Amino acid sequence: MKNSNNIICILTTLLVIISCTSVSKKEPSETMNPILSQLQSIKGKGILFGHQDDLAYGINWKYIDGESDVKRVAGDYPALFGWELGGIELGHEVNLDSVPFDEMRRLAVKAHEMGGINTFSWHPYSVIKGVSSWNTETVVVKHILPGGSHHQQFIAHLDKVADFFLNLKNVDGENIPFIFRPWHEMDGTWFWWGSNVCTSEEFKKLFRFSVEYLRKEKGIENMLVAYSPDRNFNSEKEYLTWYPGDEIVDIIGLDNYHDFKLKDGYKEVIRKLHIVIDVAKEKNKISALTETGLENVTDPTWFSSQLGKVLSDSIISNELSYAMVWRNDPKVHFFFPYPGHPAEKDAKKFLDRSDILLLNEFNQLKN
Ligand code: BMA
Repeated sequence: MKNSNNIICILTTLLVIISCTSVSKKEPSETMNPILSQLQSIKGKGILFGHQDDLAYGINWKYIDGESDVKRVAGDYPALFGWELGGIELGHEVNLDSVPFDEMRRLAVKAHEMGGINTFSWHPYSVIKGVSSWNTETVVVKHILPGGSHHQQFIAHLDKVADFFLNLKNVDGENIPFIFRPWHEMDGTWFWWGSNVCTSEEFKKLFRFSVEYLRKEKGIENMLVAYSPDRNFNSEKEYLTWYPGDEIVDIIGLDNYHDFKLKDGYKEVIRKLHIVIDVAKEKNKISALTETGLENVTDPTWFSSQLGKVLSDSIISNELSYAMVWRNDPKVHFFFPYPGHPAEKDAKKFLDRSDILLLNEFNQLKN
C-alpha cells in the first residue's frame, strides 16, 4: 500500500512537471497567431508579394482610399503590407516619412480586414542625443540595456511602440495579428545597432529585451517577430551571429538590395536565401525576403529577370513565404513602377505568375 501510494505520488509529480514544462515551452505565437498557420498553409503554393506603405501613398497620389501602386499596375493589392514606426518613440504624430500614425493604424486594420498581413519595421531615434537610426557616431546599445544609464528612457520608447500595437484593433475591438521586424540589418554598419557600434552579445540582449518587454510586460500576444540581417554572411553560423533565440524569433529573414546590383547578383541572393532557408528549416520556422528592390526601378526588366529568377529557384519557391519591396515615395525613391513607367509591363508579368501571390490569390489559398 505504502509502495503504491509512493508510486502514485511520484507519477503525479512527474505529470505535473511534464505539463508545466510543456506549457512554459510553448511560444505565444504557436498558439495564438493565425499568420503563422496561414503562411505555413501556402508554403510551396506561392510566395506572397509585399510592398512598404502601399496603401498610404504612391507616385502622384497620397491618402486616397483604395489606391495602391501595386493595384494600379497589377490589378490587385499586395498580400503583405509593410509599415514603418520610426518617430513613434518620440511621441510624434507622423513617422519619419511623414505618414500619420493614426492613418497607418487605420490602413493596417483595413489591410488585415481585406485578408492581408501587416509587417512593421522600426527605425527609432536614439534615446542618447536623439540621433537618427543612421547615426553611428554615438554608442547607444550598451547604455539602453538593463542596468545601462539610459535604460529607463528606452523603456519609455518601447512603451510608445506598445501603445501603437495595443491599439491595432478590428471593428470588434480585438487586437489584430501582425509581424514586428525590429533591429534589422544589424550586420551592416549604418544603424546605431549595427555590427560596428555594438557587440553581438549586446545586440542579442537588446533584441531579446525589446521582444520580451512587449510580449510579457505589455501583454502583446499577437505579434510575430522577424530577424532580418542584411547580406553580410556566408554561412549559417555567420547568419546566426546576432540571433536572439528561437523563443524570440518567428520569421527567419533577409534584407537584400545590394547583391542584386552585382554582376549576376541574383545568384548571390539565391545563395544567401538558401542559407536563410536552411536555418528556417532546422528551426521549423518561416523564411522571407523581408526587404528588397531596385531603387527607382532603373532596370525595366528587374522584376522578371532579377527578383523573378530568385523566386523561381526550386528550393526558394518551395520554402520562402514572402518577398517585400520598399516604398514608393516620389520625393525620395520608389521600388515599384507606376502606370507609364518603363518597368510597368514587366512588373505586371511578374505579378501575374501563379506562384507569386497578391491579395486575392492569397485569400483563396490560405486556410
Ligand atoms: C529608408 C528610406 C528612408 C526612410 C526609411 C524608413 O530605406 O526609404 O527614406 O526614411 O527607409 O522608412
